[in-house]
Amino acid sequence: MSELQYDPLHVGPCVAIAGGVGGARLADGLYRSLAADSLTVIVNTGDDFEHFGLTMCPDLDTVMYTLAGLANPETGWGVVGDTTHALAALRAYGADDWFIVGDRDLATHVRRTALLHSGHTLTQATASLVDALGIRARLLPMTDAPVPTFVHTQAGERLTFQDYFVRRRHQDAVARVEFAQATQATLTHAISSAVDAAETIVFCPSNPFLSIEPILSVPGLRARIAAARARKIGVSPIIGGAAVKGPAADMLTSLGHDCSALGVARLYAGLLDVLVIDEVDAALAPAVSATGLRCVVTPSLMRSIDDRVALARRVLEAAHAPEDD
Ligand code: FO1
Repeated sequence: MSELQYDPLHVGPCVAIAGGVGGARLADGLYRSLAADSLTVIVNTGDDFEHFGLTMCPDLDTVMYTLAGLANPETGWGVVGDTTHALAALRAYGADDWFIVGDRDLATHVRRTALLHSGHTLTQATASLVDALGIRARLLPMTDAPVPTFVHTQAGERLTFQDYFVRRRHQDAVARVEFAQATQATLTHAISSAVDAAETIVFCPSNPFLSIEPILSVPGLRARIAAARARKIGVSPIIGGAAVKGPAADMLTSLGHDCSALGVARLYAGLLDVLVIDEVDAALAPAVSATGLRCVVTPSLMRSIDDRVALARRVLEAAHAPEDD
C-alpha cells in the first residue's frame, strides 16, 4: 500500500472497470481511499499487441504504474523519468520507433513475456508484476485470451488499435470498433468471484468504446455485472462535451451518439444505478435522470492525487447514498 495519506473508507470489496489514463487515475483514487486488498481493477486488454517480439499490455501497465506511483504524470502512461536508450539502439537497427517504450517499461514487457512463455496466464503474470511492485490491489485482465480491438475507419480501413491510436494519433473518423475473437474469450474465475463479491462496481471515466466496451464484450461479463448485488456507478469521461484525453468525444459523434455526458448516460442506462457528471454539465442532470440513472453532479476533473481521492470518495458515497439523496 502506498503511503497512506487518507483514512481508509471501510466499505466492502470494490471492483473498478478501467482502461487507459483516466480510468487508471480514478482507480488510484479508489486505491488510496480503500483499505488494503479491497480493490480489484478489471482492465481492458484490447490495446494489447506484440511489439519487438514482446507482449505489451498498455492499459494493464498504465493502471499498474499509476497505483505504484510510478506513472509519468504528464502522459499518464510509461514510467516517470524513464530513459529510452534501448529504443534508440533499436531504432539504429531499423526497428519501428513510433511506440515509445522506455527502458524501465521495457523490463515490464520482457518480464511479462517470459512469464507467459513459461506457461503463466496473463492473470498470473499480472499478479506477479503487481505483487513485486508492492501494490495491495488486484489487477485482472478482462480475460486471459487475446481479444484485440480493431478500428474500422470511415475511409474503409481496418486498423489495429495501436496503429489507430498511436501511429495515426487517433485522427481517423471511426465507423465501427471490432473486438476480434471476443466470442472465444472466457470469463476468468478471478473476475467472476470479484464481481459477485463486490459491494460497489465503479465504471471509471475511460473511453466507453475503446476501454469499457471491450471489457463488456467478454462473454458473460455484462450479464454477471447486471446480476451482481453491488451498487453500480459510473463517472462520465466527457466533461462539457469534450473528452479529458483521447478520442472519446470524436467517437461519440462519429458513432452517432450525443457528444455529452447525456450521450454517455444513454450508453450505460440499464446497466448502472448511478452516473457521476461534472458540475459544468449540471444542466444535463434532469435528462440523465430521465434515462433511469440516478445523477450525481460533482467536480470530476482529476488534476492531482487529492482530486483523485476526492472523486473516489464521492463516488463510493454516492453509490450507497439512499435513493432520495
Ligand atoms: N500512447 C501514445 O500516444 N504514444 C506512445 O508512444 C505510447 C507508448 C506507450 C508505451 C507503453 C504504454 O503502456 C502505453 C503507451 N501509450 C502510448 C499509451 C497507449 O497507447 C494506450 O493504449 C493508450 O493510453 C490508450 O489506453
